Order: sequence, then C-alpha cells, then structure tokens
Amino acid sequence: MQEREGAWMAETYKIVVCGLDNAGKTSIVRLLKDLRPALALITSPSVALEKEVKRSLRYRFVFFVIPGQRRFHTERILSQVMADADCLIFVVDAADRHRLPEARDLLKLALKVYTRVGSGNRLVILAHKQDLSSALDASTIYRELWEPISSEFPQVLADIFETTIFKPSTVLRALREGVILHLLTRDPFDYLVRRVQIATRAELIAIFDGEAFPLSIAGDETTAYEVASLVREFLDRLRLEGRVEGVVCFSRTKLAFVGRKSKGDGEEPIMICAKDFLTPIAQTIRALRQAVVQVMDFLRRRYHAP
Ligand SMILES: Nc1nc2c(ncn2[C@@H]2O[C@H](COP(=O)(O)OP(=O)(O)OP(=O)(O)O)[C@@H](O)[C@H]2O)c(=O)[nH]1
Ligand SMILES: [Mg+2]
Repeated sequence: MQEREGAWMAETYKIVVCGLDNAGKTSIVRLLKDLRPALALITSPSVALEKEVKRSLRYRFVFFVIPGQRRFHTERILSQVMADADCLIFVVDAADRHRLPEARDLLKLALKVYTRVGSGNRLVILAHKQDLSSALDASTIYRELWEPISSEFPQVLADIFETTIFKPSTVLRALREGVILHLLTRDPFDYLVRRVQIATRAELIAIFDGEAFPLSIAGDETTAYEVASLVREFLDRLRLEGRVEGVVCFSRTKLAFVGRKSKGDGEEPIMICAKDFLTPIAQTIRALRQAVVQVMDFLRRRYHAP
C-alpha cells in the first residue's frame, strides 16, 4: 500500500490485532509505541476500535486493535476492519487455558474474514503473559489453537511467539521477525549491517529507527532487543541535539553509537550501534557514521518524490 505524505512516500502496512477480552492486545500495542512496560500495563477493557501508528524509517505500520468484547466479533465489523489487512496478529492469554476453545472459535472466525477481505496471508499468534507461571508454552498453544483449524486455511502462513510485557524484548522480536521482516519484500539494510560488522569485528551491529525499534540486525539478536531501551535514551538526546555519538560501557560490554536526524521534511532519526567491537573506537565511530550516511542516502533516493 502506498500513501502520500507531504513530499515523501511512506509505505503503509495494515496490521489487525485480535483476540479475546483481557488477552493483552492493548498493552502489547502500547508497549510497541514507547517501550514502557509500566505504562503499557495500565489498561481498561476496550470499548472501541483502537488505532496506533508505528513509524519505522520510511515505513508506517498501522495497527488496528479489535476489542475483545463479543459485540465486536460480527462478520460485518470484522470485514470492515480487516479490509486489505497485510497481517493478522492473534493474541492469546497463555495462562488462561480454560478459554482456549473460545479463543480458537474466534481465531477461526477472524481467519474466515481475513482470508476473504485481507490482502495478506500472514498470521502471527502471540502466546502472551509468559511471565505467569501457569502460562502454556508456544508449542502447546500452537497445537491446541492453530493445528485443529489449520487445514481449513491452507493459504495462511502461521507463526507463534511467546511474549510478555514484562520482557519488552519478547514483543519486539515477535513484531520484527513475525511481522515486519515478512512484510518488507526486501530489507536493504541487512547487507549494510553485515558489512559494518565485518569492518568493526563487532559482536552486534544494529540499525534502530526513531522509536528504538531494531530494524536491521547483524549478530547477536537478543542483545539488540535488550539494548533498545538504552537506545531510546540516546534518541531523546538526538531529538534535542540533532546528532549524537559516543561509547558507553556497562557490565563488561561496550556499545558505540552514532545517531543523526535527517534534515528536511520527515526529520527521521536513525541510530546505528556496535556492541563489543574490536577495532579502535575512532575507527568504529567512523564506520558507523558512514553507515548512517548510507542509510539516509538510501531513504532519500527511494522515497523522496521528484
Ligand atoms: N501478567 C501479565 N499481565 C498482562 C500482560 N499483558 C497485559 N496484561 C494485563 O492483562 C489485562 C488485560 O490487558 P489488555 O491489554 O487490556 O487486554 P485486551 O486484550 O486489550 O482486552 P480488551 O480490551 O478487553 O479486549 C490488564 O490487566 C493488563 O495489565 C502480561 O504480559 N503479563
Ligand atoms: Mg484492549
């Protein structure tokens, strides 16, 4: 889907989030916005459709959250919300095993509509609330929720992730691996991060967008999700100062970072980090600066309308 936005063209993807009431849908989408678990958890039962836009460089991911109350689960309402959807995220409270059959019925109805009116075939199931000791694991949820109905939807590509708000990295991973990497037909930055990783001999190179979402990762992925909240603090400074760079050390780890705000319309902040690099600091920072320039050039060429 293409959408005009000032002088820029943003690629827009529509993602519908569905699941029973109390599953954790609103909390998950809120967490994606600002990575603050304490805020994300303060919710009340939704009584209206919620919309949240996540920007990632030049992409826009628009999330529509369907409330869990039954009155929203009619074919008419689902068809309206799911029209042209690129991806369906189905959230299950993994600790609420008694409601699994009810969740399966809703998933079946949602897929019936999604496969008819949506434009994608991607289903991501989140086995949520993994922090609770009674939570069922992903393979059990997959077996009980998806397998009994999967033969009815042969065109659907399903994936499942274990998530909890208390560990934001689990939600970031599910969004990146389950949704975003499947929607973007090609990730032009993957090649770049690999090249920088070789040049700096770093354990990890990651490109973060303006909301500290790790878009491209070379190396140790778990760390990339874990440093996201640190990167958020750098981004706050970047917004004020227009550029930041430096090295921080914590628990026997060193992290070099370079961030720039692209000028002109869009004002897109970009941050590239190298963790546990082996080349000297000045050389590493130089490599990161070059990479930032390449990312910004790419975005300008690809999205700037003539
Ligand atoms: N333990 C735990 N509780 C969670 C987690 N995520 C959300 N919750 C809590 O679960 C409850 C329901 O979360 P919501 O995000 O409001 O659920 P929802 O799916 O939007 O529910 P409806 O709006 O009624 O459809 C809230 O009390 C949240 O604080 C989690 O990862 N772990
Ligand atoms: Mg809600």
